[in-house]
Amino acid sequence: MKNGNLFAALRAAFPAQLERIAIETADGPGAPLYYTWGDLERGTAMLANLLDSLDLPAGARVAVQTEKSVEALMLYLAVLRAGYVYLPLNTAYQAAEIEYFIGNAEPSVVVCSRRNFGWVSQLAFKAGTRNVFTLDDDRSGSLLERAALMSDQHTVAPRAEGDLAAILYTSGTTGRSKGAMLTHGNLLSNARVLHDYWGWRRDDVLIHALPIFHVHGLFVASHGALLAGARMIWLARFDARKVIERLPEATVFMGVPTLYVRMLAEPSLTRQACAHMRLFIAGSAPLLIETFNDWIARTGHPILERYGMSETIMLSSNPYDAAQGERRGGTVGFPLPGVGLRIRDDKGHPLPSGEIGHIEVKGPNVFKGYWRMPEKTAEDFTTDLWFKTGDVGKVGADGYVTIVGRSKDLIISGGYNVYPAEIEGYLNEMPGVAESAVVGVPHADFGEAVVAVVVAKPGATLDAPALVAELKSKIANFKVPKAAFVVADLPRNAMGKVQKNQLREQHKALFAG
Ligand code: MCA
Ligand code: AMP
Repeated sequence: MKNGNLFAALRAAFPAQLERIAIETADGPGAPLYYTWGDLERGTAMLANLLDSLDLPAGARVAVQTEKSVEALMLYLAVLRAGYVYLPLNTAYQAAEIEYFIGNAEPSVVVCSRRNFGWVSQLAFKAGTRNVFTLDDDRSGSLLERAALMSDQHTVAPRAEGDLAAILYTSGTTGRSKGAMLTHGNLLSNARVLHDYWGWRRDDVLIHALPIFHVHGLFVASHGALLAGARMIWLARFDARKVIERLPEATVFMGVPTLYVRMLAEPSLTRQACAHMRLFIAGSAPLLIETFNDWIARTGHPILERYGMSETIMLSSNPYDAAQGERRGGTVGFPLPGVGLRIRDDKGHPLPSGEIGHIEVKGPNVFKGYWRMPEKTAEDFTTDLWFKTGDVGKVGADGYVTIVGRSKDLIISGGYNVYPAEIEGYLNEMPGVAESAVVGVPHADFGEAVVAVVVAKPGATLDAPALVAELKSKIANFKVPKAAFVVADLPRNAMGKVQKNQLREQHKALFAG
């Protein structure tokens, strides 16, 4: 029987000449470093052998919070190869956040950077993890030291399509993160659809400038290049000038809207700089129509906007091929082949084309459920097993999908998700705070910015900057409010519900630029 392991499919797409360059680093220690396809083959084999030597239970989770490096990508591939479950963690997460993920996922292996080893290993050992390794972006750390002793031959572990490949934590409306369980089949079917839909080619060169702890950078970008046997120019950190410098050698670029906004601010972004480019792709947050239009005016390229989620990977995309239609700014294109997408009203009744309602989806890309949360999983699927995205939108008569909002209380800032309930939870626990409301307001760079509005307990005095400083010491920096206000009361409706719309309206000009 055919091995359903995603790694087997990626490995099968490596070019026959393993001595060809697969990845070239553009920044970071020692750059430029050149990794061949043979290096990826041997490196992932050694890391997979190391994992195999640990005698891990079936389905063991490997949690990873490290800086972006090619070795970190190889670790991801090795986890697939050995048949374990990969759990990537944002490098911005602090102790309280990591403690929750480790406690919830109970990983058998944790890999962290050396500077965090002290506190991370303490949390991991407390949660019963027996193996904690370090990995830094300069190819140092105990993980590579141990892997260096392993054989570079490894047989890919047999896995079925429905076996778990990764868990991606995505925040919940109640403030607690849920682990979306993605299978080998989810990831591979989506990668194959995107490969065909976006016309990936072996002679493509992808500029990879996104973090590798979320769907966009880890799956959509990396799988795209790997499955095409295409070369990557690898940036550990996004830098608009550096990306523009490399465009003449590249053919594909992927980014969240903030990356495009920042590149547009550079005079070096010209039609000539983009002449060799085949495709610019955007997603993870709404791309403003102004950005779409400005990009065409400056470069001649219409950005291809697509839409997805951690739970579903990619759902819809504007066409690549002009024969299928134009790339229409302000829309997220058509449902991908094999993906069902429908619009329902509040009661679950179907809506005709053009009417706005809840977006529900179905397909081989849709996840298996939330890790150890069967009730939450059941709540998010309809009785006929369509997944409720929490996004609100419409499908036009011509089939284009437009997202107009979200029914979930979510802020997307620079492509990162922030759940107001989580931040409100931290604020409400602070001494002197009676209640709080966290909202997203327009931000010229990040799309949306987090703003907190806080009410003091009777007799207490609150200092807004001090509240922000306190949050900064506790939670990932991108979640920290860019502004905070202390007020006498929160606006409420007749039912007593906080009117967040009013707060958004009141503060909408703060960062609009
Ligand atoms: C950094 N800062 C931010 C953000 N990033 N604030 C709000 N939102 C952000 N996204 C703040 C930091 O807290 C810090 O503030 C200051 O900016 C500088 O931090 P630094 O790390 O140097 O920032 P940067 O390197 O300029 O990062 C900006 C960035 C980054 C490149 C836009 O946020 C980024 O890579 N975003 C991409 C996220 C992504 O890949 N999302 C895909 C999710 P201070 O100095 O005050 O501490 S996957 C997904 O959503 C779905 C499935 C999909 O459809 O793809
Ligand atoms: P995540 O939790 O990181 O998986 O974020 C998924 C959410 O990002 C989706 O439910 C949408 O709300 C949003 N999203 C992703 N792509 C787009 C897009 N192109 N336009 C608007 N929103 C998007």
